[in-house]
Amino acid sequence: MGRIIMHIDLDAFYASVEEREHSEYKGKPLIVGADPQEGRGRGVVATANYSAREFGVRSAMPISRAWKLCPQGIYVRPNFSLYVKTSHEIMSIVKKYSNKFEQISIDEIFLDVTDKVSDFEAAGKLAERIKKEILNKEKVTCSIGIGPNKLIAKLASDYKKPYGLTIVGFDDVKRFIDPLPVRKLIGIGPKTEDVLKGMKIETVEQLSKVEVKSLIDIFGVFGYRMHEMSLGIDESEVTEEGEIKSIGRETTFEEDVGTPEIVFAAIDELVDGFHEEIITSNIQFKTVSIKIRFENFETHTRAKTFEFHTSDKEIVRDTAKELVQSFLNIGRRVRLIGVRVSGLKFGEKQKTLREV
Ligand code: DCP
Ligand code: MG
Repeated sequence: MGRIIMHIDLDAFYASVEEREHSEYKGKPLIVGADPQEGRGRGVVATANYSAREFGVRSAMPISRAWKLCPQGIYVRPNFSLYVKTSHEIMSIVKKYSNKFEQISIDEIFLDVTDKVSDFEAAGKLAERIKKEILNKEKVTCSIGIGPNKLIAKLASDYKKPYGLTIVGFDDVKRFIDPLPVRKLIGIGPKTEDVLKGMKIETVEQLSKVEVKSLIDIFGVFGYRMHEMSLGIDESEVTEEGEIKSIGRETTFEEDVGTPEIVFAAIDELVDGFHEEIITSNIQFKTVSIKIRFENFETHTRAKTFEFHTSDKEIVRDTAKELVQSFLNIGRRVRLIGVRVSGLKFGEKQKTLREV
């Protein structure tokens, strides 16, 4: 007997929460991210609502570029604690519908509803109910995909957004997946996409016709996974266990940095960015690690493990600075800095994390 998997993804999540809190933003292009400073701002877009996306604004784009594309937009700084709180509330609504769930980021969750519904049609009805309940209670919309496995469910939730519902039954998998661009498959980023383009492979159907052996020759074990995905195969279970091993952030400076104070300030900002999630999600860590990349792309990591678990913010900050210190005395410019905690212990509450 096959499975019925649901993937729920909130629409323009940070922006939707801001719209809910500020009715005056409704209907206008809204960009959540760094301060644009009339186009001189550094930093990036976290997300944009669908109206701003019509101007070409996208997540991770430099905020200065967003400003050029959409100077009339409303620009707001992110309010992480509000998003984490909203996410927790929404996720606890969703988790009522199946005890087999797997939350994969602040705004995405899988539910295995195989034992809860009789068929895909009934799963669709359940999805409509979940969409409405989230909208009524939390005033934000989500899109839902339903499929026989996690891969198809995730692709389906992305298929029609916002407030979409896409159901892909066992017999529809090939028809659904074949025309999609290979880039949609998990793990295929811009580099792999380029290599495949060089091989004249742009759609999933084209990928599915390549011999698995040639994919393995080029991409190693991931080649085998690519082959499976191209056929819509994904046996992985919906399970929370062992999912998240570390939490952290990293940032690439717009211009390489030679002053330790700027690197330290960046560490403070990175830690602020994820520590809130550690507290709200009741997580403790044992290890703090840093990653540093110099202007010539040489990259180093250093870690320190404690005897005890903690969730203390000062410990993350101080340890990260201590670990970075020895790299800053040698007068080289820094391109990227990252901070991460691992050796995690989860408390009673569920996790709401986003790995960036
Ligand atoms: N996010 C971020 N930086 C990114 C991508 C995302 O800070 N590069 C944050 C902001 C998003 C949230 O994570 O609101 C969820 O990410 P999604 O990729 O699901 O994007 P959205 O929910 O904003 O939009 P969509 O409607 O496409 O899901
Ligand atoms: Mg989303």
